[in-house]
Amino acid sequence: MSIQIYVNGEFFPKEEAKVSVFDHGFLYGDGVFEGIRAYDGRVFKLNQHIDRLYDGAKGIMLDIPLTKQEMIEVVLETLRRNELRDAYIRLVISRGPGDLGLDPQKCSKPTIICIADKISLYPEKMYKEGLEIITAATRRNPPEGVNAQMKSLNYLNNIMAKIEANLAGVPEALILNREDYVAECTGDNIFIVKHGELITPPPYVGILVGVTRNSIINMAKVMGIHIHERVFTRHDVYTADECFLTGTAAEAIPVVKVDGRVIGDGKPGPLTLKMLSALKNHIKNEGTPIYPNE
Ligand code: PXG
Repeated sequence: MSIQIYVNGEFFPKEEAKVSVFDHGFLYGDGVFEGIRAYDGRVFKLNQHIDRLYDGAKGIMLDIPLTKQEMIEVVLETLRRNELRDAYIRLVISRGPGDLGLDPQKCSKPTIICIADKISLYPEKMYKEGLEIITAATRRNPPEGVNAQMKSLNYLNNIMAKIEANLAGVPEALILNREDYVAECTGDNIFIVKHGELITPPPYVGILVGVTRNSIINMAKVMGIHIHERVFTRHDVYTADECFLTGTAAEAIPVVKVDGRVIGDGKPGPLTLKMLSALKNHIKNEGTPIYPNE
């Protein structure tokens, strides 16, 4: 059976799920989205994802015509329709159809889409051995333009960096901001370890404040590990003892080489492995049940 996709209150088989070519999400990248995961019948940090979606919509003055609770139901119902327990969920809210001018006032009804499907991870080998990444020449959009805290439908900044990674033959690219401070990767936040302490860039550097990042910070606090949200440079990454990335798609993955510099001893470090396994445990014990009575 074809997967069932939610479009504006109805479910359609994948082949029939369509939006207008006049949709401003398509014409202008005018909208917001979320990438969410379900593990073993439960949706991980669903409320945090929904909050971020509504905050982004507020930032671009897009009134979502559903309450947060109704949106949560859309996600859960999409998973149920597709009989999924482990899934990747994509919520997309666009400005909706309008005319060929960019004025959002001409768009009367936002488009709401929810897709739930299986996901393909990085190969297991990369989680065990760690990633090699490069620094992109493309800089992060400055927060005074389109703030990176909004998960907007315009990801060209990240895609430009991803193209650089592709050209270099590596899976990810590190993105700096205009002041040369490390921001994040194309779809992941970054952590480094120095002298047993965790360091991750603060939101004002220009990052998407990741749900996975927040989980790592909170777990570190509970585990008594020192965690700092502070700016650092590429040099600090080169000379870090350990490095890892976090994101809904990637979960948490070690980095062992940056711009040809070996990080630490070139193997995933002890604190990285500790945080990866803590995240796995946390995932098992957290989440909104998809199916009642579970
Ligand atoms: N930074 C950026 C720019 C992101 O897009 C993250 C950090 C991590 O945030 P979360 O909340 O997921 O821990 C993201 C999220 C993809 C894909 O297809 C990317 C993301 C989410 C879903 C899918 O590569 N990025």
